Amino acid sequence: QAARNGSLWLRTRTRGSRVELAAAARLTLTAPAPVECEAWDVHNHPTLVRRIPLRAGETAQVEKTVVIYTSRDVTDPLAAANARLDELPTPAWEALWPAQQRAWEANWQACDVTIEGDDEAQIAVRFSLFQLLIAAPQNDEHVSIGAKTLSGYGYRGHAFWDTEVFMLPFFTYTRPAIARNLLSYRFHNLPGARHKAQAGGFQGAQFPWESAGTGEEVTPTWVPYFADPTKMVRIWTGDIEIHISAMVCLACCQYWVATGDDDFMLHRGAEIFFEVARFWASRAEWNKNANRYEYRDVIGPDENHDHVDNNAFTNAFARWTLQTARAVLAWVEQHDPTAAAGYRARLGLDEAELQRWQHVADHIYFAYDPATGLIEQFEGYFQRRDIDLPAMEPRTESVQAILGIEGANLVQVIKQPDVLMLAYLLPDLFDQRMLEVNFDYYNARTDHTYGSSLGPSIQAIMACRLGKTVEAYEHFIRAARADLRDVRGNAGDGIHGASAGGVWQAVVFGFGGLRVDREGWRVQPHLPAHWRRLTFRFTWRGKSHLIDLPNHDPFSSEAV
Ligand code: IFM
Repeated sequence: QAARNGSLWLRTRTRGSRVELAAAARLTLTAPAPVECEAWDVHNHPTLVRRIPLRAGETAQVEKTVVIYTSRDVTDPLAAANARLDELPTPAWEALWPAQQRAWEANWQACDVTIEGDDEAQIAVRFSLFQLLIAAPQNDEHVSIGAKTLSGYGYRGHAFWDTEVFMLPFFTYTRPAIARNLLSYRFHNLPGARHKAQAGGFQGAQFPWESAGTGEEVTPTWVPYFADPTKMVRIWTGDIEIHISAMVCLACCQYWVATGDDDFMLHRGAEIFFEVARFWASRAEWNKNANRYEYRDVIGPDENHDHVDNNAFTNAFARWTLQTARAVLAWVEQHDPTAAAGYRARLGLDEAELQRWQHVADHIYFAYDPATGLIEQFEGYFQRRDIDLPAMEPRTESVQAILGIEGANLVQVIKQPDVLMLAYLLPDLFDQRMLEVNFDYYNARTDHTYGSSLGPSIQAIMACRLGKTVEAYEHFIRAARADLRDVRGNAGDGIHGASAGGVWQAVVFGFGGLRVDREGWRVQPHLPAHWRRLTFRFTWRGKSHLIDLPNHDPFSSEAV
């Protein structure tokens, strides 16, 4: 690192990988009086200081130009960044602005959502899309989007399932090339995921709960307790929150269905599926007394409850992955027999293993009670204490903060949708009655206000699907305000990227009612009464569609 005159360089090596990143920056100032200059070569914070004396009415112009290269692009990133900076005029604004404008016009043309009759919702949705787009890897398939995007240091830039489940659908349906980059990041990180599986005594590939440059697990094991930073808390998610591997598969599938990108599925998605199926088959434990496979000691999406057995979400997605992996292999065999033979040989996939996948899938325990229609979130959940959540109001903290980590584990209150998340992602598992009873049961037990920021958008979509538009709007606006009103007081750590993606999904899949499957797409809107019109764009199999939904009879439904 070095700072001098008007330029500043930063060279850094990312921990745990061999990628070197160099940035060259230049500050240009136009001021009516002499400018005081200082440069501080502070470790990791090279700093340029400029003091500009101004009288009332005088103007100064400040321009900062930054060029970034990594050692993945060139052998000497610092030299490349400096060379590119030197090529740019001083100031560079006029030269760079037209390209910037064109890029944003293309973005809004592909992605914009308009909401008439609700300025707050309109601003929130555009804010969310902007946040997602500025964090997205437009030209790089070796990086993902961290849970806090690039806007803060929260979670140290690590990527979670937030990317595949919450943010990726926006890209899949509006900027599919970016979605491909994000999924390719997982493909390139298969070696890290294989290593994680192996280190845990399993086969195949297990994607890390928190992922960075290499696909190795980077979840911290101990962190300071948020309520009392003098105490340390053991973080178990990296060890046992295992559903993320299935989420990567699901995202590949959604992308494939929406884009028809067979090349991706053939050469990247398929391998992800086979390796993840292998992991699920080896992680399953046979319960000989009950004649079934189980997944014990896991954390499902609801992180208020850890070390649970047979989380319904996890089990259902293990089964889905095993079944879909077989279907993908059959498709590869039909579509490109040479590629199929290559997979069989390279990965050592044989009939015995395929049969084992089928056997495991056919015998995975799924706690559904046909009499009530209820799915038990995990074994023993119904025995946990059922507390009166409304009686805890008013509150300004999560139930977990109030009861403590152990206390929250003992009660039924959940941090975010779990069974309902399953209903959202695998809707075919639920008929209307199941949807209703599970919504009513779990909705009443969810910490909507201070639980996970991932919850409200999904809750909004599920409420829309049940025709509860007023309730859906309450959840939606909570998601919309997550950062704009700093609801949890932690926006300083960075944008809640999953919530931003969830806002788009709540508008498009919830209120807009877009539903897609292999056969095609259809729209069944549920607009809030005060919305006069909703328009959104999405791309299906290479063709862009504009959906325009005027609210013809805004006062006939429930009033907000
Ligand atoms: O991935 C989420 C998780 O579902 C809830 N805790 C925060 C993580 C990062 O946003």
